[in-house]
Amino acid sequence: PRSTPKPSSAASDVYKRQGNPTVAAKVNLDNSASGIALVPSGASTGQHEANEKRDEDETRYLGKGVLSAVESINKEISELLKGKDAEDLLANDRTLIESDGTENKNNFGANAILAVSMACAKAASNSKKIPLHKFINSKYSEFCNKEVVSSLPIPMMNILNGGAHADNPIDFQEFMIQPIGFDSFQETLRAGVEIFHTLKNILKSKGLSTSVGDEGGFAPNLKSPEEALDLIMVAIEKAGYKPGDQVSLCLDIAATEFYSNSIYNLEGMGQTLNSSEMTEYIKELCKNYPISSVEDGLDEDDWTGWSDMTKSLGSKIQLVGDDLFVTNTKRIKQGIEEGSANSVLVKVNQIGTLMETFEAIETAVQNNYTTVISHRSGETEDTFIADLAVGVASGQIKTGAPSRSDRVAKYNRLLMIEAESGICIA
Ligand code: 2PG
Ligand code: MG
Repeated sequence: PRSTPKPSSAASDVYKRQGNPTVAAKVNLDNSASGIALVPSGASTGQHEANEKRDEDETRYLGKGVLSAVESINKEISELLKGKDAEDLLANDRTLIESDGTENKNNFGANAILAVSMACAKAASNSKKIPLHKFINSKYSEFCNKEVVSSLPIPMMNILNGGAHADNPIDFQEFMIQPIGFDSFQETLRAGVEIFHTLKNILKSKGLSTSVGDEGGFAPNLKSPEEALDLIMVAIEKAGYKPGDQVSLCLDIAATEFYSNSIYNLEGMGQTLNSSEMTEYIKELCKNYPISSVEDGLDEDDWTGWSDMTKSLGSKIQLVGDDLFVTNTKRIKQGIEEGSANSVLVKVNQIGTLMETFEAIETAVQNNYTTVISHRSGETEDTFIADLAVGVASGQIKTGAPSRSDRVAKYNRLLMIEAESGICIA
């Protein structure tokens, strides 16, 4: 029996949603099973993220080529993994981390390492003839040293885009709805989809644009977060749902994007706020709207602000650290020590391997922080994060509006998992 599959990798540059190149890797096993994975990338990246290796050759893709990352895979990484058992995901990831040898994966590039880490997981699940989420669940359980029960995540659907994801003046990046009062993923998604279409009709009737931003949400020309939230509230009610009880509102403020010299510059609103004024503003919004979750309400290095905000708001709502934590266990531990946030946004490419992603999730869970598995604004058709959310039982996923195939593919994958597996929604 071929109990020890032998991977060899092949990689190439492919395209992500914005038409920029990204890395794809294929891992072939000696029992002819294989796995292909594509790496996502962000627009509003945190400065503490692992290094996404780009060629910086301005004559090719305006500097965004990934030939050097692809070369790392085809040369060093494939040599390192040849003959290894693809099922030994944790050990293989450790080998890649150690061989890269840098804190930020500057050597091979986090995009190169992640492509292979994910492709190995897919190859191993194909080899074992089990669904990817099940393989991930077994490896995550092995990592945690206990049996983790898989669940389907509740989506946070980004139906109105601003900030770095749209060309409108809205300062906040993401206005999301989270359908919370439903028994199945299918019904949860249905509520989100109906609200999305109702919002479209409302925007149309007001003569506002219905073209969409990076994550498939509408990007109308509005000035303030309140205008956006008011429209979404109307959409929820018009679609026949109860705001708060059945559908709550979530924000990704992405405040790092408009912070400099200790000032939050809300250009669209024509206001500048300091850290505590920013927290007061968020508090005010939470009083006036059924907001259950706020991501990156403050800058990625405003640690004092984060612990103050968590003291005043953390018992009432979910405070998610994205740029703050960058899926990095060291930063998550600092946050736990300082009482910053109570939730971790999990993006595989911020850290670069599945093993370290598990470590970040496990650290969060052990310390009663919730986790949200997340896409990037620059996504591909790869649906890996849907299986990841199920396998690690994160309970929540953020993967955009039900529009554009790169977002819809993840929802379709989750529908498929629900139909096939009998796994319940969190
Ligand atoms: C975020 C993400 C995804 P980006 O800020 O949470 O929504 O955006 O991938 O551009 O960092
Ligand atoms: Mg974010």
